[in-house]
Amino acid sequence: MSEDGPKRQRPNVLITGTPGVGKTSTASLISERVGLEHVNVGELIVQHQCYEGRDEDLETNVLDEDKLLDVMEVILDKAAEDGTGIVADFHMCEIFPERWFDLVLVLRASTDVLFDRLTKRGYNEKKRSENMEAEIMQVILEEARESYAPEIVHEVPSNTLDDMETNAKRVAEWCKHWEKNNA
Ligand code: DAT
Repeated sequence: MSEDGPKRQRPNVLITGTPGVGKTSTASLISERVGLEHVNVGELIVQHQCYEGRDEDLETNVLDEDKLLDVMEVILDKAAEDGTGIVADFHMCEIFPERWFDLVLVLRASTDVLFDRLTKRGYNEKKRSENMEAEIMQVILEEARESYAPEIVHEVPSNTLDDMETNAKRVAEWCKHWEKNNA
């Protein structure tokens, strides 16, 4: 998003957290409720092949951050031009320019809940335990706090469907408030 572009009419929200905490489900619900465009960053990476190689040890593709940011910038610019905002979900939050987001929600799940979700997802023991440790040590929360203004970063529980409802409602209310203040 160009810095000298028009002011956003609707906010951009980032949903982040450890894999399995419920980012995609929550972002999708928020998109439905609030009418923000859902940007599933994981899907974008696959669609646009934002890779710069392969890490054979970790058995994963290495993310080409510059390419991803270029792809996302086009989407964000278009959304702003159309007078809409986006709700993006991704487990990394520190790679984006700070100015892109007006609200950063860090979803948290309890150890037993996350264990079950990652097991269902078919993660092997190593991958599951790495992610569990990251959640327990609140790695993503700390990254979010280091990357964005503290007042826009909110840590919320994401264990139950009630939690998801509450989170979507809170974001809907927050958006209304933001739009009033930024009209
Ligand atoms: P993420 O995008 O963070 O990897 P997801 O949205 O794919 O997570 O959710 C992982 C699984 O957990 C999926 O089967 C939906 C379920 N789930 C997510 N959030 C939940 C919640 N708050 N309550 C109950 N189930 C939830």
